[in-house]
Amino acid sequence: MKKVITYGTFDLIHHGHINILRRAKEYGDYLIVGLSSDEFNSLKGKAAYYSFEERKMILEAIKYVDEVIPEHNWGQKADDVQTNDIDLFVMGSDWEGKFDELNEHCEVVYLPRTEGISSSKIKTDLFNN
Ligand code: C2G
Repeated sequence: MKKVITYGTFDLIHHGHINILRRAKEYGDYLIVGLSSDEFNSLKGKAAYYSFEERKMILEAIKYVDEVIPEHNWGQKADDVQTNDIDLFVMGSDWEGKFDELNEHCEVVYLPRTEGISSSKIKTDLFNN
């Protein structure tokens, strides 16, 4: 079984998120999402609209997602990859090159980001209308 992992906040789920999850799953048989905790989001300078539990429930309802684990810090990825026997790490191209050190443990792939959508754009557009 080929196992894939990806990470993110996945707040206000939109088609950009679905695009990365769909493509990540196409590379393997089992997709794990490392979902940023509310505390880690604060460290990332992001305030998610939905709580970790709400974002987790929503992700678990997406057919491409097989498992959701918490992302507590920047440094846990190598351990997650080894503990979960991951073959492939996938992130959107806005992270290009940032996680290449994981090449020691698994394949690393960056996929083109979906242009024109983001959780912050949704918030801005809603606020201005
Ligand atoms: N993404 C995308 N296209 C968009 C928006 C997001 O492909 N229009 C991708 C991002 O590149 C990322 C994933 O969707 O791979 C999740 O994005 P976010 O929820 O914004 O997560 P981020 O803040 O990038 O946190 O340790 C990694 C971090 O947790 C990633």
